[in-house]
Amino acid sequence: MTLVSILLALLLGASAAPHQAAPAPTAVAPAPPPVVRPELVHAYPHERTAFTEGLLIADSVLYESTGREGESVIRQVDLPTGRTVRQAVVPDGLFGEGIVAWGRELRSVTWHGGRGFRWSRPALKRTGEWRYQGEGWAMTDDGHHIILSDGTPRLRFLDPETMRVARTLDVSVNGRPLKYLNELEYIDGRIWANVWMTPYIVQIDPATGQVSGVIDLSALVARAGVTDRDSVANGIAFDRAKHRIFVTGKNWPELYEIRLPGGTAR
Ligand SMILES: [Ca+2]
Repeated sequence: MTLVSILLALLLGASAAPHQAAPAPTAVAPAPPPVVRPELVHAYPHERTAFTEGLLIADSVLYESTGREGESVIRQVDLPTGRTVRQAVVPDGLFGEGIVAWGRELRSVTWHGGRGFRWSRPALKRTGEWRYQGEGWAMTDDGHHIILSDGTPRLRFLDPETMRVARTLDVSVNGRPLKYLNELEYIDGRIWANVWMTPYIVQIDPATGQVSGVIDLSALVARAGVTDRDSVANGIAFDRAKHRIFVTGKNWPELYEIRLPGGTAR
């Protein structure tokens, strides 16, 4: 099998429950998205106990959220050393998921129960709470809306003022729904999402929902030495000021700055 066919088998295998019949093929099969392997620019230390659920850079400050009941925190991280500068605990023993920066706040989601929280930054004082339907997996923003994933192929675009759903986007690869969309990052007009239980990040066209490219992180997963299928690249951050892209994962010992071939983000 070629790399592309292996990838598509994985992605499409992840997109339908085993007992479901495969959707009827479309009349004209779309071309498979290109698959690229990123270059490693630099490796930084990463706290190995961190069950990473979200990563972002806001005003040149790196933030990370982590999961698991009773262990979930939102923290500011010193990039060169990987050390925690300050951290806040997700309340009530909830399972923390992703974070997004909006204005002078961070906002966070939790896996079950529909409870989201507001935090000041950089102080990380809890300032409020918000609600949403269903699960919360990760967030990012496109400058207009906050984008929320929940493990399904459907991304929600939230009005940042009200946190209500303004529109939805159904994500597909080769014309078929792609679920397990996980950590998000908006980079140069594309929504990047890692796909749970795979070493892949997909690049999504925010207008159509189609996957326009796939980033294969297999080499970084191997370097990180993680073997659990759940130890996925659940941290993706874009430093807009310096045009740098960072990835790390659940219990990875390192955080990587990467660059796509040709130096472009797309
Ligand atoms: Ca992110």
